[in-house]
Parts: sequence; structure tokens; C-alpha cells
Amino acid sequence: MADVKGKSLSKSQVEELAIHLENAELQAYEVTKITDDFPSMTYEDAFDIQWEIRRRKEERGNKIVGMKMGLTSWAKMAQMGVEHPCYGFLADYFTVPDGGEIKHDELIHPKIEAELAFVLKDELKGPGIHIGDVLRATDFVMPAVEVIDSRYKDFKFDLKSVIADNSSSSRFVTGGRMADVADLDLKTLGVVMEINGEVVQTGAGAAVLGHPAASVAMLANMLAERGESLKAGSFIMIGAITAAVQVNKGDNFTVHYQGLGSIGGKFV
Ligand code: OOG
Ligand code: MG
Repeated sequence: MADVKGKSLSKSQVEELAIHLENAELQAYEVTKITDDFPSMTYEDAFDIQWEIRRRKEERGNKIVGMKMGLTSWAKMAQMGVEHPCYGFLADYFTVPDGGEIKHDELIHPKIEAELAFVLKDELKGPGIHIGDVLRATDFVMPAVEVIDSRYKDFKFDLKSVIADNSSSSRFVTGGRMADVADLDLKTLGVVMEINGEVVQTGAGAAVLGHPAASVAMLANMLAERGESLKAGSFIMIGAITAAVQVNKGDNFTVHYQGLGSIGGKFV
């Protein structure tokens, strides 16, 4: 990301765009990508908008329950036409219990993604965090499925627009079996995604930046650019291992994780 530093939007423009995108999320309607109207906005502006959406939710009493990385696999980067990872936050009401129902009408055009989650026992504070630091600081790894729902028309965006839109975050399911990183071969850990009993995607952990822990390291280093860190206890999703798959009302899904069980849900 070239122009990471520097702002072109005023504080009130950041606030307006945060309200604009958050309303689209809460009321489930599509908007055009914001760089169409603000072509000179910077990456710092984009993150300012995302952090302003987060601040607004916290001010209303929502709790932030985790973080997610996105666009960390070639499958996803190729699918979305964006070639750099991004991050977002997870709010309390994004959580769906394993096997639970997800209301399709509350979302615009949801897709599901097979991911993994790391839960930390120690803080990770960048810059300079590497895979070894992540493995040392990890309490356990567990299965996770993300439901993404870009607020942009037809899921079409560029990196700045998607960052401002909290990286399309909307719901997630976690469960299955927790495991110690020492007992897993995270690169070869296989995932199989089924929708309505049919296999639609398969993949392995190495699809995510060569090693799933590299995604957590990158997140810690990206957060450091804003003076933020990943606290002990943080729940972090590493980004989709395979391409995302669109789901319709009535669909049910199951994702199987090698050695870690299965998780699923239903769109109603
Ligand atoms: C952006 C979010 C991507 C992932 O796991 O790659 C993401 C998008 O594709 O809408 O969550
Ligand atoms: Mg994701």
C-alpha cells in the first residue's frame, strides 16, 4: 500500500461516510463504492472511516469481540480483483452459534467463507511481528466460517472502499474443536465446504499467505501503523482459505476442518 500515510478527507467527511456505510449495513441496502465520489481519498482515510464506524457501535453499547483479516488468499484476491489484504472488526451481534440460523433479509447478498480463528494468550504488538511470535502467543486455533456482505453494489469495490466498509464483515460462526498450534500442521490443514450437502470448495491452510499464522502477524503489523495491538484473549479470523460462495435463503452449509470437526448454519 503506497499512500498509507496522509489524509485527504476532513473529519466531518469521515463521519458522514461512516454514517453512510453503517446505515447501509444496518438497513441492508447497497451503495456505490465511495471512491467513485472521493477519488483522492487515502488508505488512512479509509481506515479512519472504519474506525469511526467501530467507535459509533461501541458508543451505542456494542462490544467488539474480535478482528478479521480479509483478502489473504489468492483465491479471494483473484475473486475480488484486489491484491492486498485488509482487516476489519467483529461486533457482538455478528456472532452466530454453530448450527444457528442467519436471517438472509438482514443482509444484502451474503457469501460464506471457510476460515480459521486464532485466540491469543499474550498480546501481539507490531511492528516486526513474525510467524514465530504468533505461534508463541496463540492460546488455541479453532474453526470459523465468515459470512461477508459487502455494502457495495454487486460486491464490486477497490481496496480503499472495502476497508472503509469494515472489509465486508457481517456475521461469523465458530465452534468445532480447539487445538494447540503445536499439534497442528497449519499449512496442510484441509477444509471442505458443503452447501446443501454438496461440496462447493476445498482448500488447505497454506492458501492464506503461505501459513495461517502469517495473517495474524500481518494484522498485528497493520494495527501498529495506528498504534494499536492485539490484546491477550483476542479472537482473530485469518481470511478465507478458498473463494467465497454466495448463499440464498433456505441454504444450509457445513464446513469440515481436518482434525477440528465441523461447523455450520442455515440461511432463513
Ligand atoms: C472483502 C472481505 C474478504 C476474506 O476472508 O477474504 C474476507 C470481500 O471479499 O468482500 O473477509
Ligand atoms: Mg473473511
